[in-house]
Amino acid sequence: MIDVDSFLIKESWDHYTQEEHNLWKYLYERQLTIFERCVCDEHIEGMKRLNINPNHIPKFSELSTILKNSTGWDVVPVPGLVPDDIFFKLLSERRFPSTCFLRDPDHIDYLQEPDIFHDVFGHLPLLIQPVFANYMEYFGKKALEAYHRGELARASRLYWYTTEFGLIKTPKGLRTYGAGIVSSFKETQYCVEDPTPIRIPFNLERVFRTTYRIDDLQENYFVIESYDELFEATQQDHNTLFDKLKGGEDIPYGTLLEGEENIQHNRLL
Ligand code: HBI
Ligand code: FE
Repeated sequence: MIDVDSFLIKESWDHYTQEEHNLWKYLYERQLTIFERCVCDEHIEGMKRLNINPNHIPKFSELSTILKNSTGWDVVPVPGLVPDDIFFKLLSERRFPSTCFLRDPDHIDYLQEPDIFHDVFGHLPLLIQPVFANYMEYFGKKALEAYHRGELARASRLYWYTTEFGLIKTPKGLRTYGAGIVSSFKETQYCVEDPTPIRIPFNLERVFRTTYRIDDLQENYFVIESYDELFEATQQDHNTLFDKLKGGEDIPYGTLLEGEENIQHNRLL
């Protein structure tokens, strides 16, 4: 039995300083200036419904109450990265682990570890959308299974290329729904408006085979048509795919295979 609860901490909201609330406001307002052009409507709507606002760092208890009443998700405070199996187990139970600390004012743009801005501003808004909420629970279950089969790398790639760095087609053009992007000022614009990166239609097997980088802007993204499509495209026997791919070569990030579509970026008017 894994004791996930031993990895959780207590939220101490009263300990945030005024400087931290001010930094939250700065990060929040800077993102809002590019949101309409780059971020999906569902994310914007989720922020409104969760009352995530610039005035102060949100309280987990308030976020949890709203989430529980809508899709049944809960937000649980953690001190930082938790072990992979604990992380997946929490997701499979509809509990989203969120860090509590806010980034250092001297490093506001580039972080490899999650902070509360990434977790709350980036991840939580989509968990109020029923289909995405179901997808995340399903992912947790599948990833936990994959972990125990020695397929952690493939589970991490699926998480990376959807929940963290996913793009979606919308009537207004490409938009992002990935938390790693939505919490980054630079990548939010880059992923939908810069001609440089490759944008490939989502395909589960392709994602399982593709490596990713954690040290810079992504060189490729995967594009879904809708959250329903994402949910349906991942509803297959992952173990059969793992067996099929066993021993095969990975595809390095930034590679467009022959015959693959490279979806156009949004052109600026
Ligand atoms: N822990 N708090 C936290 N947040 C994450 O995003 C996270 C984690 N532990 C493991 C983990 N992610 C990885 O397994 C993902 O790449 C799947
Ligand atoms: Fe994240």
